[in-house]
Amino acid sequence: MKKALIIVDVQNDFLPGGALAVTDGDAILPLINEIQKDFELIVATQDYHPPNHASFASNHPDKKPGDIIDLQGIKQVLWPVHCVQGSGGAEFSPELDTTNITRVFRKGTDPNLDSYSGFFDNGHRRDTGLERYLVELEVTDVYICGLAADYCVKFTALDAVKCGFNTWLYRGATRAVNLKPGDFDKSIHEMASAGIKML
Ligand code: VGL
Ligand code: ZN
Repeated sequence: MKKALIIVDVQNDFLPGGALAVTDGDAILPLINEIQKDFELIVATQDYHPPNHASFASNHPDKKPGDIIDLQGIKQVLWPVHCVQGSGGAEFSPELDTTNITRVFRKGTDPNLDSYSGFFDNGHRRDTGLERYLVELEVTDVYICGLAADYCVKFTALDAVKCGFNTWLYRGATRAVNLKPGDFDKSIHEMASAGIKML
């Protein structure tokens, strides 16, 4: 057994004051720093969009955040402009301990595709290299925390299971966007049904 911690998208834009702030998102920061002590291998994902990214509502005439469009045959929720490459909003929170993160996997860099999962884009067309990295290091068990529970955390965890990893979620170290009330509980249920174990 070899385990790794995956810290998902703990970036300024997903924290209070950010462009796509997750309510109470900052509450998980001390916990994530604490959890890191139990891991020898820690990686992080970073949502990292070009300014012309198709997930931004402002890049579509007459659309607003929360609207849903069809993007290359995939249902796409439209978001406010967030995590733009090189912007402060795309940076990790200054309160996150990043000293032991061995590698960062960027996603959402293709202007015409979104990528919630840290492993694959939403169309499962391209991968970020995360699976290969973990397999090469003989990781068998992955532990997931970060933002947001109903999007990037959920899809990263579901892909981890599909890749064959024993997958665990720190449910106290994640928070949801909750576009609809109840999205957090729904996501936890979906992950548990897929075999993800809750901590
Ligand atoms: C995320 C919406 C758009 C996330 C990223 O990190 O959960 N959510 N981009
Ligand atoms: Zn995004």
